[in-house]
Amino acid sequence: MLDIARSWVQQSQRIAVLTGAGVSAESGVPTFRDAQTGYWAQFRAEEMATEEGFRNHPERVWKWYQYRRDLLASVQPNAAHGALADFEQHHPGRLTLITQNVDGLHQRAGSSGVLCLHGDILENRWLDTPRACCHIADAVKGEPPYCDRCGNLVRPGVVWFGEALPHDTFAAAQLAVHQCALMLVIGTAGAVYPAAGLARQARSAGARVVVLNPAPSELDDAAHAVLRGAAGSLLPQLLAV
Ligand code: BV8
Repeated sequence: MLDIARSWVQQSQRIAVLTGAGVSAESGVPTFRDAQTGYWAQFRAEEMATEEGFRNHPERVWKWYQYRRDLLASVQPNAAHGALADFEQHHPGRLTLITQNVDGLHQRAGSSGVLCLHGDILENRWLDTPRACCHIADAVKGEPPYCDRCGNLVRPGVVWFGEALPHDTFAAAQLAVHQCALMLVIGTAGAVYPAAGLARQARSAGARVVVLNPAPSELDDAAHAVLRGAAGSLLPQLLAV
């Protein structure tokens, strides 16, 4: 199956790639599916990655993001990120990389023009933008930082559950999946929408779809081929330039 998928890569002038947390697993970044560990084991990621969760427990949610940010400072991109960046450099304009991840590892591996559907965990923004009365850099240190004039809180610049994806980014992702000849769906359980819907949109638009995942995913039935294995070992073979 890998050889067949490799021939599809070689035949396809336009390739769309959707990655999920699994592509960073071999860098040591816990996936959303992985049970939370240690202190965080008592909380559900889905509840903390929400505006309501943050408003109800700003310090807890802020510390969870700081914990994840600190973890990211100590990890490196892995061979999966590298294979995608290398392919893009050797075949300019052929590959559009769409990611659900907020860890920035694709960018650190050298990928450019990454469509980050769920934002960037290293970004901050005001919780209540309409009333923001000062620059985020002027926020008073705290957990979370805050504005000492209007009381606004600083929040991570990610897309929480219940929040709309950045319009232009998602539109660009939809365009890419409608124009591609091949879509690679790598390291995602395929449970989070609207991101997961891109695979079926690609298939409906006539693209071949390949899922790469060591475990069954909700997108396996949308695939023409499923590659069972880890992204860090299979992607360098699949995309070898
Ligand atoms: C929206 C940022 C509307 C935050 C994230 C019912 C049905 C359908 C949809 C919904 C529904 N109820 C609610 C919704 C909508 C909801 C949703 O999809 N909920 C799910 C839980 C059902 N979606 C939303 O809320 C989205 N917004 O719909 O807005 C709207 C419109 C207009 C106006 C207002 C509102 C927003 C969703 C974005 C949420 N934010 N991240 C943060 O990170 O803190 S999503 C978050 O979950 C992560 O970003 C991550 O991407 C995602 C988890 O998915 P995966 O990436 O797949 O990761 P997971 O851990 O699940 O799986 C890992 C996979 O890797 C596994 O399959 C594993 O086998 C594999 N793997 C492991 N090791 C490897 C590997 N693969 C390869 N190699 C390996 N080595």
